[in-house]
Amino acid sequence: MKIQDVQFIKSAVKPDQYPDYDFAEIAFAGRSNVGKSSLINTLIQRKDMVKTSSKPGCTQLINFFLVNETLSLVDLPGYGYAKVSKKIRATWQPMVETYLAGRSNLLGLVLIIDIRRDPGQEESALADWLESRKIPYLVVLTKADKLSKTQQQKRCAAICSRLHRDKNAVILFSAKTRLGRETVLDEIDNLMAWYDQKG
Ligand SMILES: Nc1nc2c(ncn2[C@@H]2O[C@H](COP(=O)(O)OP(=O)(O)O)[C@@H](O)[C@H]2O)c(=O)[nH]1
Ligand SMILES: [Mg+2]
Repeated sequence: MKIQDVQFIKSAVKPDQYPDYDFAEIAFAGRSNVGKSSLINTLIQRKDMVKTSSKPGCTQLINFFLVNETLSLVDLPGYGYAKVSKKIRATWQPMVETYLAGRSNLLGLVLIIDIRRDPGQEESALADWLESRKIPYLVVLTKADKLSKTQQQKRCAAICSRLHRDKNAVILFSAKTRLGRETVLDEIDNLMAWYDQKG
């Protein structure tokens, strides 16, 4: 996919605030500070369309972007940051679950994991939940530039085995070097083709 045009549509908390369109939609989820905003910015080639922050845990809104007037991208709030208040933490799960369970144009999800971390309970639970609902998802390992090639392969194998996923089914990514950008866009194209076929 060639990204020609990107518009920020809106931020939402509740379903009645979601944009009322049925463009194919891809949501991005991951732990706070994992590099989710940087990944989306890299995909759409905008420096700061999606706010990136070195202060994790502040985004608690669902942000909608429209690409080429045909594909909707959704930045979900990050989870699992220990320093946010209990109240903020307690709102994350219902907000995201409500979105994932109820969004009829949701095509798939990009699950983002820091290549240096082992997937935790949140990632496994989200992966299981997506599988039970037959929602396709890509696994993207970010910040690959922080490791050598050998370390990348080792970490990739460890993460895949934890998630019971094939090694070819995860994508190494770096917002710094743009490693993996084309692969993620190709996978999104594949999901869109599958969606169109499904009707
Ligand atoms: N080296 C490196 N740093 C990254 C990468 N992606 C994100 N970061 C840094 O990680 C921090 C959090 O990134 P951000 O995109 O705001 O994460 P989010 O909280 O998941 O949206 C920022 O300081 C980014 O510059 C990457 O691929 N490589
Ligand atoms: Mg962010």
